[in-house]
Amino acid sequence: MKRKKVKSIKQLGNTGTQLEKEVAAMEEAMKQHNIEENCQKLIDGLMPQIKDMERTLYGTYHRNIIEYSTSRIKTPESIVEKLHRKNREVSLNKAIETLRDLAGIRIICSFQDDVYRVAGAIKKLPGYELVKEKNYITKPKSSGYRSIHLILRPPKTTSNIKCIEVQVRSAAMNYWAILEHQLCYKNEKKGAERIRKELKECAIDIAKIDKKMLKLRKEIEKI
Ligand code: 0O2
Repeated sequence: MKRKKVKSIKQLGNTGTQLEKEVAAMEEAMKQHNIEENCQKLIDGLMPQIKDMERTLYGTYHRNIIEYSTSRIKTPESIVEKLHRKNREVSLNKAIETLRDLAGIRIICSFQDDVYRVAGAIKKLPGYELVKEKNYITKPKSSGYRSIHLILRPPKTTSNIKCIEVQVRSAAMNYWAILEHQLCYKNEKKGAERIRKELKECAIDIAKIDKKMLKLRKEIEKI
């Protein structure tokens, strides 16, 4: 999706809300400190290993364990929003110090058990240190969100960005997350409460379907 252009501090002048100014300042600071380039380097360092893993897993299981992987660099808007949400000072230094998902990779797997297979393999990647693991499958977020988040520290980094987040989820979990992200996530509109509740019910239904598909695959494998 194309990102809305952020007005610079100069363009905003005396106009613009406090939030717009914070986003513009964040964008400028990110440019000055090469944040995008440094995040991209972390992504480029890890992506080939994920591609290798994809090939190895295919060789072992004779089917696609990983459907595909994507990457993103956190936008200034998203950084400012997260710092506010966490009640932290809105500055690049604070973002670098406290947000560990400035660089992110998302891996989409076919089945639920594949998510654990891939997460397990990611944790064993040579040189990468596992800083934190969050299992939102066994403990879904209150929204209904399910995924595994792994925060990794790459080998011998001299970059100002020390960590990269890898999200691993099934295609079904991803289907829900994409639609929920569009419809409701971070949307504080009035009346959204009922919709949020229904989206959570959808997440539960989708998790049931994910389980059913896994059961079917296992039955087919026995034939
Ligand atoms: P962007 O930049 O727009 O892609 P943390 O506080 O960092 O330790 P967590 O859960 O990793 O814990 O952080 P956070 O900020 O709650 O969520 C990080 C990312 O997880 C989000 O990135 C989403 O990709 C995904 N995510 C988390 N919760 C939800 C949810 O309820 N719904 C959906 N659809 N996705 C979720 P952003 O914020 O989208 O960042």
